Amino acid sequence: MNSIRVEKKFTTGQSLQIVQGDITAEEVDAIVNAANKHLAHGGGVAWAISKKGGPKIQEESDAWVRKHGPVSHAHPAWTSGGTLPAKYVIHAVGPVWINGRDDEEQNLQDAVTGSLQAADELKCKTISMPAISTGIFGFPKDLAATIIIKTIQNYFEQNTSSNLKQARIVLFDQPTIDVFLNVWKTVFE
Ligand code: AR6
Repeated sequence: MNSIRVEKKFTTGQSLQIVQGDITAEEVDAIVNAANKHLAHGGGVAWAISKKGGPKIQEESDAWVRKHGPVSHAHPAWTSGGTLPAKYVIHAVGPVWINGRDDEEQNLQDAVTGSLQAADELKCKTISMPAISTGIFGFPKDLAATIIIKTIQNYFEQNTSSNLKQARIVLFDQPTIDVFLNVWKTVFE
């Protein structure tokens, strides 16, 4: 079962949580997928989402790419949630970590902001997001934790009347949870 580890309530009524568990079980309006630009959901959390949500997710993803081309960092794709509890899957494309050779930090920030904007446009009140880029894409976990937490905080501070009221960062493995909770302390405590 997914459990809340920490929560920050902003004065605007919006809230941010770190949750331990499986994002495919999240009963929220939208979950974020850590996708690649071709939306080929073959591994990691993408595979788990696609498998649990049924074939509709890959079919709708393929249709999106046929219509719009490869997905950019700042403008995620979205599909239905298929048979998942979540209504939508927002397919965010994080950066592949290549050791500072590209604009990876900005690209991760863009992927997070783009996901929150897409959720808002879809009139979602609740969103759950994994640790984008920190698995197969190799982004350092502590740097990703700082960017993901601060980007969500900034989004709420800059969009105080957003449709979106709650963001949950859902983390699967213990090393990632430990890193995010440490970064959380430096940001909020
Ligand atoms: N719930 C929550 N988090 C999960 C789950 C789950 N069920 N399963 C894994 N994670 P990754 P990336 C965590 O590799 O680095 C795919 O092939 C995992 O422990 O899924 O952005 C895509 O199609 C890690 O902390 O995403 C892309 O090609 C985090 O999710 C590529 O991988 C992200 O790991 C994207 O790589």
